[in-house]
Amino acid sequence: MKLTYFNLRARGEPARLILEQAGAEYEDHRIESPFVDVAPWVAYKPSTPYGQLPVLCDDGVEIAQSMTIARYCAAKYGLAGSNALENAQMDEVVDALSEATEKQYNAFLFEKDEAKKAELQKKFNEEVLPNLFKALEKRLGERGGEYMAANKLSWADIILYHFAAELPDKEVIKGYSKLDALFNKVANLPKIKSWVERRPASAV
Ligand SMILES: N[C@@H](CCC(=O)N[C@@H](CS)C(=O)NCC(=O)O)C(=O)O
Repeated sequence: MKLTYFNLRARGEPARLILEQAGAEYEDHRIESPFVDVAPWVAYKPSTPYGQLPVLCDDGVEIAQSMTIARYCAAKYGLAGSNALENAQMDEVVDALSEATEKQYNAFLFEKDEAKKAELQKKFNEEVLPNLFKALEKRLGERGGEYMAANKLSWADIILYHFAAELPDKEVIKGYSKLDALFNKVANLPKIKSWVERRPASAV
């Protein structure tokens, strides 16, 4: 199995975290970040299914789209649900986190107009993030209080961990006791902890 992404965490890290937690054997293939040198990516881009990364190659078959890759790795390595309902509960959490992630990237990374950027960041910090964490804290309580779905560790918990770990303000989750406990539980899983300590450094 080969996971190709930039030498960044961003949209490649969810699959890496899942593969690490699963103890899977995979190649962590990294292309130089376009922020550092765009040439390697310009050469590679046309060979990808959608002109974007990440791409996972398993048994000669390429799969694109970060959350599809993450879901596939979870299903393959026992971090998905055991029935349609459990999978839907995991997908719901992941979709809610993905929606907020897009808003975070727009506000903190992509927007070039300074006034618009400030407005988007304010909205993210004051509305998007508190509303999401409030909803997820409630969901977590409704679902047994320990894991986001199915009363077991799943890829939804790992995506939550990744989202919270990459927030501009890492303190916010501390205001949500159940989410914070789950965040720390994932952070302290030996395989996750070990990966986070030894993974290549990158800005995002
Ligand atoms: N919906 C896609 C978005 C992928 C995406 O935007 N990838 C970015 C890096 S995070 C990319 O490949 N950018 C380079 C480009 O579009 O040329 C996913 O989740 O995988």
